[in-house]
Amino acid sequence: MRKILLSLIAGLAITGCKKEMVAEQVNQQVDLAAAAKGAPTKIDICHFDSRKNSWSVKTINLSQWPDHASHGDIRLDDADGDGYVPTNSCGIGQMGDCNDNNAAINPGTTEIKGNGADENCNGMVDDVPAIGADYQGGKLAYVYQPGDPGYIEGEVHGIIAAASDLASIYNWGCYQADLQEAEQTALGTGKTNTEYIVTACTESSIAARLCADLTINGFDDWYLPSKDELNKLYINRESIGGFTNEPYWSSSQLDPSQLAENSAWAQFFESGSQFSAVKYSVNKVRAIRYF
Ligand SMILES: [Ca+2]
Ligand SMILES: [Ca+2]
Ligand SMILES: [Ca+2]
Ligand SMILES: [Ca+2]
Repeated sequence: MRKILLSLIAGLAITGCKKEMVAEQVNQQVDLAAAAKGAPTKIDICHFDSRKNSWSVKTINLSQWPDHASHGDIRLDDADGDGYVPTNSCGIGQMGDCNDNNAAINPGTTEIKGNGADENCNGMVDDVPAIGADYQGGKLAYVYQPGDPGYIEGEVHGIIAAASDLASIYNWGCYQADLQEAEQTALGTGKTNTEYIVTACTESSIAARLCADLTINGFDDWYLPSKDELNKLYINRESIGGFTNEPYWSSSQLDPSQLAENSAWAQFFESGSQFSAVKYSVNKVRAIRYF
């Protein structure tokens, strides 16, 4: 058989036939090889006809698939055998396979959390929406990454920002009072900073207390973000939305060596720089919670 095909190709080349005809013969040879292995030689595809501007089912040789794939056509033969075919305009098959080359990925499987992939094809990596999407009372602001405090392998956790700032500008409170237990700056520490400030500082209408007192969309566990958390809000500010260019308060008092009693960390949302702000100054406030 191989000899026959080779001589066919040679003959075609000698007689000066077009390249496409030679390619067709080579394709047939590939198909025969595939057939020998038990793979289908012909497959159905959902094919887009640009002249008719419409989709229709078409049967092609398997070897022609790469060319069709490059034009946006869709295989209808469930290439990875997981029972699902890709969503297609021909309405064929159990649709929704977002990766038809991987049988472990399909709408019937269970999402694996924390691996950065969308196994169950619902459009959400690890089943959390994109940064800035509505999520658990606010906007998804940040998802913990490997190496972050609070990251747990195989789980998805992170920070949710309130959808908007508090209504006005407020002071941090307790000027000249040393709130040493509110000096944490890491991800996840806005909660403990806030809880400590609320306990240790009895002043009303201060940034931390206003956050702690919030109830938004049924959630009442809101906090003033720590220095690092505030920076994540800054980095994702466009997606989260609703920020101004004014400075925002963090819940992190400065280190004792840096005039702690008088100052706490704040961040300019125009330049992104973090700075020591005197506690009686007034700044914007955006509350966060965790998931
Ligand atoms: Ca499939
Ligand atoms: Ca699949
Ligand atoms: Ca998913
Ligand atoms: Ca996943």
